Amino acid sequence: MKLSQHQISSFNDDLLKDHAKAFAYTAEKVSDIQYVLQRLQEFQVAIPSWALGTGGTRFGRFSGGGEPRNLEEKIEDVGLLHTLNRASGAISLHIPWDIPENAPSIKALAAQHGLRFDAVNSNTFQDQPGQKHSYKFGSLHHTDKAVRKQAIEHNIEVIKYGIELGSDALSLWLSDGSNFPGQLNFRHAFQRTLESLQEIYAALPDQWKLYIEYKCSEPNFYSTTIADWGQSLMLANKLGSKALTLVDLGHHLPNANIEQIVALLLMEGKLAGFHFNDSKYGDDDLTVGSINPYQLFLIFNELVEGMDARSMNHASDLGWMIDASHNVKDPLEDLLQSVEAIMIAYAQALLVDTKALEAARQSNDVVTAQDILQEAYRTDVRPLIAQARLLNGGALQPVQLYRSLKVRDQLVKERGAKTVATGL
Ligand SMILES: [Mn+2]
Repeated sequence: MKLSQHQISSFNDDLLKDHAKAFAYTAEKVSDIQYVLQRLQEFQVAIPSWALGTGGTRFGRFSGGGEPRNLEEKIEDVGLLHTLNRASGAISLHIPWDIPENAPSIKALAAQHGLRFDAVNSNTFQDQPGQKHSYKFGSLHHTDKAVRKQAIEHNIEVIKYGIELGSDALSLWLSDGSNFPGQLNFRHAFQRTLESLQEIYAALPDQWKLYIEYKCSEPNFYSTTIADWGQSLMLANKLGSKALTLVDLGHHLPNANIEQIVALLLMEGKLAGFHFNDSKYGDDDLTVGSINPYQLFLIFNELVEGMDARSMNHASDLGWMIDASHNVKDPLEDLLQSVEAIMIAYAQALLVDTKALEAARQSNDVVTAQDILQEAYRTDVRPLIAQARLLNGGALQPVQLYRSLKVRDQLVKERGAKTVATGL
C-alpha cells in the first residue's frame, strides 16, 4: 500500500487555516525560526524492522492483524510512516529476522520509498534453527572458543549484509551475563568479550562504526557482561575510534541520570547514538515520551548543546533509532507517536537560550537556570513540527490521516488478519 501526495494535500487543505494561526503564534516567539525549521526538516529517525509487528511479553502476544510478512512489506510499512511524517527516512535491520536475500532489489525498493539503511543489528541472544553451538551461556564472552567463533562469524556476516545495503554501522547488543553469583569470572568474561570484539572490529570497512549497546539486566538477572556505559566505553576505548557507546533509554538502573551520561560520552567523542523508548519500571520499551517527556527533553538539551560545541551535524553525526515494542497499540500509530515525541523534545531543546543559561550558571543563579530550561520545555512546539512536516510534503496530523484513510484495514485486507511479523 502506498499513499499519494494528493491524499496528503487534500487532507492538509482542511487543516491549513487553523495550522497557520497556531504556527504564527509560536513562530513569533522564536528568535531564529528559519534555523529551527531547517533543523526539524532535516532530522530523521530510523525505524527498526523488528517493531512493525505487535510486540509480545513473556506471557503472550496479541496480534493486531495486517502485520508485514516479509522484509519487503516491512519496508512498505516504514515507507508509509515516512510518507506521513517525512521524518522516518531510514530502516534499521535485524539479522537473522530480516535477511535481505536479494540486496540490490531490497535497496532499490527502499529507495523508492525514500529510505536508507541505518545500522544493522546482529543477534546472538537466541539460537537459530540448525545452529551448531548454543548461546545459552553467552556468545562473545562464552567459555568455549567454538561458540565465540560462531558469534564472531555471525557479526561479520551481518556487516556483509550491511555493506550490500549501504549501511555504515553494526549495532551490537549482547545478552551475555550470569544469573547467579559465582557463575562467571567477571574479568575473564570481559577479556573474552574484548577479544571477540577485536575480531569483529577488524572486519569493519573504513567508514563504518561499531555501536556497543549496554544493559544493566535481562535476560540475565545477576550480571550482564556489558552492563553500563562505563563498561561499554571501556570496550570502545580499547577497540579504537570506530567503536562507540550506544545509549538505549530503557537500559539503565532506575533514576539513572541519562542526560549526564550522554553529555560526557558526547564530550569524549564516544557517543554512537540512541535507541529511543520510554519506561516506568525496567526495559519497558514503551512509546517514546509517554512516561517521562521531561527527561527526553533534558537529554536533547545536552545533545544539542554538546553537538554544537563539537560542530556536529544534528541530523547525521549520531545514530537516531527507535527501539520500542507495542503490545496493545497499532505498531504504526505507535511509531508515529514516538517520532513525534522525539521531534518535540528536539524542537524544545533548539529553543533553549543557551547563552542566557550559561550566564545563569556562571553566576550560580539556580532559579534562572531552571526557568530557562522549563521555558523551552513548556513551549508548545507542535505547530513548528507540523510546519516542518508540511514543508517536507508530509501530513499535518499523521495519526489522524492514517486513521481516516483506514490504512490498517487496508493492510489487513492485503496481508490477512493472522499474519505475524518477525521480531520482538
Ligand atoms: Mn536497544
